[in-house]
Amino acid sequence: MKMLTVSLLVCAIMALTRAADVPTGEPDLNSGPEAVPTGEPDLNSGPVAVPTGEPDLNSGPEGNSDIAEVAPSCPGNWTRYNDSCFFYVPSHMTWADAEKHCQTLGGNLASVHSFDEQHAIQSMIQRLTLGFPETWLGGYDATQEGTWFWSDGTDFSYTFWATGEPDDSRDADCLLMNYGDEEKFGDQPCDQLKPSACGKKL
Ligand SMILES: [Ca+2]
Ligand SMILES: [Ca+2]
Repeated sequence: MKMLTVSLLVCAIMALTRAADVPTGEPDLNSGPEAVPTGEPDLNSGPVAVPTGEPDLNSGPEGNSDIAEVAPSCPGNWTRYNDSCFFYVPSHMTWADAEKHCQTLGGNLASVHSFDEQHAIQSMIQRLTLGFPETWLGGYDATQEGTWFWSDGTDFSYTFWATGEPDDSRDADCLLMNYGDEEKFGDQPCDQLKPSACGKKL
């Protein structure tokens, strides 16, 4: 009986073990991986959805074209840089007359806040004159020697002074660009007659 009991026990254990194995956790595992591949198609369907989103984006710009028409732009003959417009005035005037003239055009003498902006104005002048004539900008230190302001009230933080400038030579209180061999900034007496560059915001 003992043997039979043991045999039965062994059989029972084996059966249980098989049953445990068979629950074919493997098939479940496989079904898992199967689910993953099906997840990929979902991922693909995602990208598919994105392309369909592009047409929407394209339709957006079409809609924006209406906004673009409304958006402000520089007047003809003015040169745009970012949100500023610049205009070269070849007539030779004092700094004060040049500033007043710019005001009649709805702006001020130009202010400069970066090298790129300086370069944009310089390139405009070069395009129109085929050279680098000294040109009034809106910088001045007439109210207090050595304290520079832009006539349009913006912050005077960027400077592009030529070597040795500003030197206040002969009470130089106004700012010229394209000054000297370096074609940078220099201070000069405000009553000198020079071309000028006007600027205004969009
Ligand atoms: Ca000065
Ligand atoms: Ca000077």
